[in-house]
Amino acid sequence: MKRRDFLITGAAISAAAMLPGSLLAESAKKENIDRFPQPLAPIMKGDIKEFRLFIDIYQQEFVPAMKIHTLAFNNQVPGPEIRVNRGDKIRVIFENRTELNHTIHWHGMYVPWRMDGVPYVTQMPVMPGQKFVYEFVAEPYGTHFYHCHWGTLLHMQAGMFGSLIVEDPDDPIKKKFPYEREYTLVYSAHDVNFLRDELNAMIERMKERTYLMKNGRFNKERFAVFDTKEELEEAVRNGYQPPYLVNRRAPAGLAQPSWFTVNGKSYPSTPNLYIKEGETIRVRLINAGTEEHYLHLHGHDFWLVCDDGLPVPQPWQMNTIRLSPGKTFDIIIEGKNRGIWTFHDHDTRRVTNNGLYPGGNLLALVYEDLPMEERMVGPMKGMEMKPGKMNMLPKVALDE
Ligand SMILES: [Cu+2]
Repeated sequence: MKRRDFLITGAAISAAAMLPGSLLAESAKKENIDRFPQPLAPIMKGDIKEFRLFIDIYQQEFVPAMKIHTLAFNNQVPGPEIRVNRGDKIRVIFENRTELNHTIHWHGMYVPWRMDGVPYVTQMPVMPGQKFVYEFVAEPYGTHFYHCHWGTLLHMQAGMFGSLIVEDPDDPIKKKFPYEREYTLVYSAHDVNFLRDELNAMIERMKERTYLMKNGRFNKERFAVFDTKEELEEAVRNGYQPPYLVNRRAPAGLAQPSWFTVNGKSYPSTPNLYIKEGETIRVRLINAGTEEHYLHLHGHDFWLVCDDGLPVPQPWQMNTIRLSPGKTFDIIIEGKNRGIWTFHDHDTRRVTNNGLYPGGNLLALVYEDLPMEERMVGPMKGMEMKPGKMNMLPKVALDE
């Protein structure tokens, strides 16, 4: 008797076990697709792939009944996935529809330095209502991402990030680990009180600034706006105190995230990684947030195949990986242990929603060919339970 057969025998055979050895409901699969970054279709302009990204305020639902205002590319958190081939000529027309400054930085990419998206270093910030055109050749291969580089502590956790995947028709990972399906997981962490307060304060300040400018009473020093570094230095010599001296933040005043998202969702709304017995999947992990995540997979060891997009010289196996801010990893999971398994942050502070477990960075590796009878949780010995009441493998119950 196989181990899993033994487990089934131990479970009560409920009415549902009479159903044909069931596959996952199609509706659940469809809904799950929306929990991954949606690919952005380019428009071909000659040999250039042109993408359009705008930034606007958008309400994102982390879990049912928990919505926050975000800064979202194309009304999506994360922003849409840009997926191109190595060597493609890329143009991204970025439009700022908000009242804040932004830029786009192409994290991990070999762009010309003027396209690097760092305000006051490589370009002027893209101001309200403005457009900026980024152009570069897609190099190098691998899992990368893009994010705003203005006011990053606020803007990134407010939602300004998205995956950027550079494919190679001759994919070195696919050769070693033939796979059909792959998934992108973008991690972030959010202090929603910080987000709300900062955004409100900024909007108030902008209103005031606009009013004063209109009336010719705008004071550059008061608003900490200087055209050049020399102008700032001159002001300091004349006794001006920059805001970082006056409004210094105590450590407790820095963002302290209490919401943790994967693809803009917290558990139980996080995506499932579907797999079949014998199947191999590739998972792209991107940390666009401020926290370290110690991602642990139950019941399997996975292969680490790419580090910051670059194929590692020799893939090796592990079951927990430290995903630091700004890092990307690609892992390969082999479907060798049928079941429903969690893949979660082992810093257990981050599998919570506003401090309550379970939540946050918790998702499930789901064998979609798992027969229905194996999904049931049977009654315990001596306990009276009606079938259907306790068949609450929570992730599945929420899906179906
Ligand atoms: Cu921004």
